Amino acid sequence: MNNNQNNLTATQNSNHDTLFDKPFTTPLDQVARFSFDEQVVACFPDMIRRSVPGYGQVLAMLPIFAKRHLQFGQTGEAGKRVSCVYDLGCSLGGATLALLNENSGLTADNVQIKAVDISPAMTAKAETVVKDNYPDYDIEVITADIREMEFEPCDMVILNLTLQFLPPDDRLSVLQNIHHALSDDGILILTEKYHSGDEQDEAWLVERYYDFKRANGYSEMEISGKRNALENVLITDTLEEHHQRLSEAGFNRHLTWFQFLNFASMLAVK
Ligand code: GEK
Repeated sequence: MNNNQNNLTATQNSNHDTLFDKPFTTPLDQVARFSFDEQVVACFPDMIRRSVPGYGQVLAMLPIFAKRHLQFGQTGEAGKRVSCVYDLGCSLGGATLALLNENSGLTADNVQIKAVDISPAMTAKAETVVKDNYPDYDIEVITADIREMEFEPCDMVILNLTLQFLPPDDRLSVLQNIHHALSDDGILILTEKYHSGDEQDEAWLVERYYDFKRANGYSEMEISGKRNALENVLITDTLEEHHQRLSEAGFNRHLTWFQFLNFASMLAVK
């Protein structure tokens, strides 16, 4: 865990995720759909760390990508050259905090960050977390639906585990808007849970994913409770569908740079 993730966990005073640690006495169709409310906010850092294989590794690469790719293509206060970065579906700001690690070359003078989430419970907490950790930085925390946003010209966009929560029909237009807003050579980091198009591979990936959760302390009841709550809320694509959509959105170059069980991260360059 790097320093920023330590900061994140400490600052957020994360509770242990016990959201699905209770028997379901209601019929399945009455089980509450998963939503990003105060209850989820309270245990979010613990939940995401124990449920997403490779979460820490993906975040740890963000400053390294920033260092290599950011070209300070925008004009900030007093005519300074700055890079503008969007963290879309920022939750509590984990990606933003990780990005600002000392490896990034980013300073209060050369970066503007816009961290966006649709959940007011998330953005309220994210605002405190980023301001506590980076008081001198230009970080705007915005409560908005990324499907309805007008993006300002930018150099890097982080979509870490967020596109998967949009209705599939809305995904292409968000990627098109991002592509339009990015500067030439700007980058998109897209991390998603995915499914395999091969039935046998998919069954193996899902079973090993549940093993991963068991190894991280989740019970059978918690695993099945979360699976039911996420049904029709988190809708996965195959990696082929992702790459096809990135091409359709206008990205000429894109590759999968990270894969861990049924989670993958892609990098797309404008
Ligand atoms: C991290 N990126 O820690 N507009 C804006 N936000 C949305 C929308 C939308 N239409 N739909 C869902 N969200 C983070 C983790 S979590 C992943 C991202 C997870 C938000 C939602 O409110 C939630 O905060 C986030 O997307 C997904 O690096 O919980 O598995």
